[in-house]
Amino acid sequence: MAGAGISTPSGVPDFRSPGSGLYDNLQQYELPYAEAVFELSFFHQNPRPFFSLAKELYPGNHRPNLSHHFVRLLHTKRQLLRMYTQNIDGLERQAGIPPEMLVEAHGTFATATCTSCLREYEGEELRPDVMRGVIPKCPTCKGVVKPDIVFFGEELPRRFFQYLTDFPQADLLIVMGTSLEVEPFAGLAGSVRGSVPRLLINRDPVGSFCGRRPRDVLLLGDVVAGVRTLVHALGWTQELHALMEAAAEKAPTKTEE
Ligand code: CNA
Repeated sequence: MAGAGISTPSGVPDFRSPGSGLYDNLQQYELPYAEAVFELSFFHQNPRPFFSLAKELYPGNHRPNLSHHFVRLLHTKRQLLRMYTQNIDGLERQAGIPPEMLVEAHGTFATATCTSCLREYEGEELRPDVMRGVIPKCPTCKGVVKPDIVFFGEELPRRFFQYLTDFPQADLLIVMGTSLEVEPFAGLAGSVRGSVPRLLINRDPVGSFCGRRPRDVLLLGDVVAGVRTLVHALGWTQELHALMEAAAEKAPTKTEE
């Protein structure tokens, strides 16, 4: 399970880190309160703040870091059952984790839907407008086209409910870079069997890790440092670096560590 904290080392701000988090930096958008940026009623009134934020988070502006590549390595080694992410920056896909191994619980910028006639679009079709600061409009009905990001009160994607079969099967749960404050996602951490070890790699203890199950392990501090320690203990350091180098060769700029 992952959250915004795995992408801060790639330069994507999270929501809640004091000072650098997006919620502390929303003054420029003149919102009545920070969460309004992800509320449908506010979006229908004024979609501009959401699209300013979208410009920052849009896939393609950032590169995956060691944490994303680690999950890709787990998949390559057939150790990954599924990755549940709250992130909407697309860095998991960019790291080469196949979409069928992912549950993007809070949606994705990869696709978009017209809020008026419900016509569907590819996220890439919206990119030029989003990057120029223009609100994307449906060519057919002129309605505002909204990326398929889950707003407060909206239903989670159907794939999210795959957790009902995934979590009871897991024999290890790794949780990285999340405040575990957003439900129902946060509750998933409690859905593995009681005997299953859970590893939290995060700056601070969060959610159900504060009440600690006997087999919980907390690796507190920077997520990249924590993943590096784990990878070293597994003896996978060279393999991970080889994978990252191969990814960097494909990408136009160097992969961030
Ligand atoms: P959050 O509530 O902002 O929490 C982030 C957590 O990660 C906090 O506990 C931080 O202390 C921790 N953290 C941040 N950076 C690091 C680091 N370098 N090393 C270790 N720990 C770190 O974010 P959540 O994901 O928990 O909240 C859920 C929201 C955030 C979802 O709805 C997302 O869509 C949304 N979000 C996503 C992105 C993204 O896609 N990258 C960015 C910002 C917000």
